[in-house]
Amino acid sequence: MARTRLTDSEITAKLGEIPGFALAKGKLARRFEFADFVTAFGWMTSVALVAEKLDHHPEWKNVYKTVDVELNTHDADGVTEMDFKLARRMNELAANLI
Ligand code: H2B
Repeated sequence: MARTRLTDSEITAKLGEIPGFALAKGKLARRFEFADFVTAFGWMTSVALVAEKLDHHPEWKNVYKTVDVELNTHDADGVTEMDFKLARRMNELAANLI
């Protein structure tokens, strides 16, 4: 199941699928740094559309051109395949921006 909680060793084994992300405090975490605020916010907008489609939403904080992301699944109280899916999409959408 996509929203079944993964173990720490399962998460560690899959981190290679999402370069830049690490397991921190039980969440998938990555800092994205863009050229400027508009690029950062544009990326967040494109991610927001994906998140809504997946019905899976990030925790994130934007300061100027930096976005700190933390992904987990509230319903499962842990990291699931849905978090990996959103992380992969985030990396894809950032790839031509950073
Ligand atoms: N996003 C995240 N990150 N975790 C969830 O458990 C979650 C979500 N649940 N988005 C969804 C919405 C849930 O509230 C709806 C009802 O499916």
